[in-house]
Amino acid sequence: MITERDQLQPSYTNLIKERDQLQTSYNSIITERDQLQTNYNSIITERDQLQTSYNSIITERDQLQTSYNSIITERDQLQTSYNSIVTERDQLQTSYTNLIKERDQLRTKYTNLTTEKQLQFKIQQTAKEELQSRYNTMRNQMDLLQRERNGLQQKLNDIYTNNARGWLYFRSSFYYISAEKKNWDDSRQYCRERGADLVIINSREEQEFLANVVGSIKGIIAWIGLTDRHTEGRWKWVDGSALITGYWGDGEPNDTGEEDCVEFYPVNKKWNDRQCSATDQWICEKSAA
Ligand SMILES: [Ca+2]
Ligand SMILES: [Ca+2]
Ligand SMILES: [Ca+2]
Repeated sequence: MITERDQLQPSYTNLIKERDQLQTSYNSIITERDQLQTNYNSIITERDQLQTSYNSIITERDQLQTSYNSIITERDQLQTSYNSIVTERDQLQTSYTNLIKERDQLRTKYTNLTTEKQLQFKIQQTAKEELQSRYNTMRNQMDLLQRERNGLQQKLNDIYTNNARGWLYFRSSFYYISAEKKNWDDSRQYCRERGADLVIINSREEQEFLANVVGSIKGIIAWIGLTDRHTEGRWKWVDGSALITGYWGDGEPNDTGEEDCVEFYPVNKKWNDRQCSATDQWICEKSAA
């Protein structure tokens, strides 16, 4: 019997060993399981956190997507607005360019009109000044003519008046030929009382005029305003001037018996010296001016 037990003892010991080993293995496995359990739990926790994180990220992504979509829409609207504004700006630019052109044309027209207007104004001004000048000249001429006419009218009136009183007009002088006879001094006195004096013959024309007039009245012998009674042979007119040209008859003046006064002789229509106390008709002269 013992034998069997002895035989069985190693087996038992082996079994015990084996059991201990199993027990150790078991314990180790338990420990490992526990660790695994712990690891598992930890992983689960981690996974849950990750899930939460994932969910949160998904939500965030969806929100971002929405935001993105909204921004895209907004961008498209802005693009449309921008295009529309660019079109509008181009139209405005065209309008502006046209307006500038129109303004420049208007400015050119205005400048041309202004120049034309100034030119017309100048022409009108010149024409006006010319007309004014011509008017003034004509006015002056008219005034002159009017004065001349008045002067002539006055002269004509004088001529009529003097003619009516027996005075003849010739070259700005009136002449009176008397019908009576007086000596030289009384003859001169007669003239002076009428604003005249005995005639002074100071041109060939005057000599010829008087020759014609005196020659037309038959038998007339008339005193003229010439004498040498102050200095013999030095002939002086009644205004004190010296005789320059005389129209003497042949052989005259001859001073036959103190002949110091001069008469107009009708036969030869020349002059003769005669005694101043003799009586003759006479010729007065006064200025018509
Ligand atoms: Ca005279
Ligand atoms: Ca004499
Ligand atoms: Ca004589």
